[in-house]
Amino acid sequence: MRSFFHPAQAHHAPARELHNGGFADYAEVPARAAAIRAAIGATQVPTDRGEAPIAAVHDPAYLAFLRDAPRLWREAGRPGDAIPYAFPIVGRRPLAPARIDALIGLHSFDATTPITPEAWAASYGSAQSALAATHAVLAGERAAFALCRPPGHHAGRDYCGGYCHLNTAAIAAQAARDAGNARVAILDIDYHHGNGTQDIFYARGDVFYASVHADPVSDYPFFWGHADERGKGAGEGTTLNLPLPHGTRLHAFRRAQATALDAIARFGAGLLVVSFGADTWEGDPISHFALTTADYAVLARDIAALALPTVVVMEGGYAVEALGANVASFLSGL
Ligand code: Q9C
Ligand code: ZN
Repeated sequence: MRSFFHPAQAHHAPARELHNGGFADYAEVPARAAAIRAAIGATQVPTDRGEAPIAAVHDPAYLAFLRDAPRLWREAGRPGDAIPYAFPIVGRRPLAPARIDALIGLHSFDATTPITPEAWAASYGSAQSALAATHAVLAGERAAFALCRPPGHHAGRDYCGGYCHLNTAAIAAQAARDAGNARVAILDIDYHHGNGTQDIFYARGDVFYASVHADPVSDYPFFWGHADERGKGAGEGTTLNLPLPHGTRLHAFRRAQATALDAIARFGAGLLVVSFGADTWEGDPISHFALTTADYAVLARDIAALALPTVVVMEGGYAVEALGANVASFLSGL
């Protein structure tokens, strides 16, 4: 299977994240990508398809912010990575602030996603990897893998969060739409709900979003991913949330995924994007499911049985020592 990774993706390395009231080592480290590459063999550098396919999903003011934030942070006299601390809660009127602390709060939904000077180039490279995998599949490959890092599914049209800046799954799905697929589906099997992806397509009937994830009653991102969120307007019924409890093992996860795959088949998608996170693994340091390395091949075979052209984009997975084997196991089943 062809796999894509841009060297710039390795250079975003926040020093720390806000965690339980203090600073902890950042979990989404460059070594994640190195571990995956070591396990899956050669990756290709994606062709640069420019900013248009990214701007098809993200707000131009947000893209400008991602590029400008590190400079504004330095101009404000700050060392280190840009981190927000004040947020306009839902319902505040639209504003276009100039001060970095206001701007970064406006475009963030959490304080755990620092914006380093390298964040833009790394996320741009990650988006280009997703686009390269999408175009490989559009050109006839049955499946392709984008080693996206930073990940993407927590990023919305105009906000970052959850270690994500650009929503690679959404960018891939939109590119498939723009290439002529009338209906596209996204299956999100990261441990966390993909709130950004859900938000981007919530009111659209042309892109189905199905997610199997830890119940947001107990887990991040808390405010999205509940079973009663089913889409709105033209998108009524094209969002499917399947929350699961701590301790979930293969049997229950597989059953939930089967429900998602059934819905995707009934929707009539012509192309599938999989947001794959290995943070469902039993030893993940920030998560609470109990899948084994071998389980990922089983889940992938169930997905492959749909027989849809499939783009896999990497999301989370923080047990670096097992990450390569987990990703390789998943890809082996496709
Ligand atoms: N440290 C992905 O798996 N956790 N993102 C915040 C406080 C954020 C995970 C808890 C987890 C984000 C792509
Ligand atoms: Zn995750």
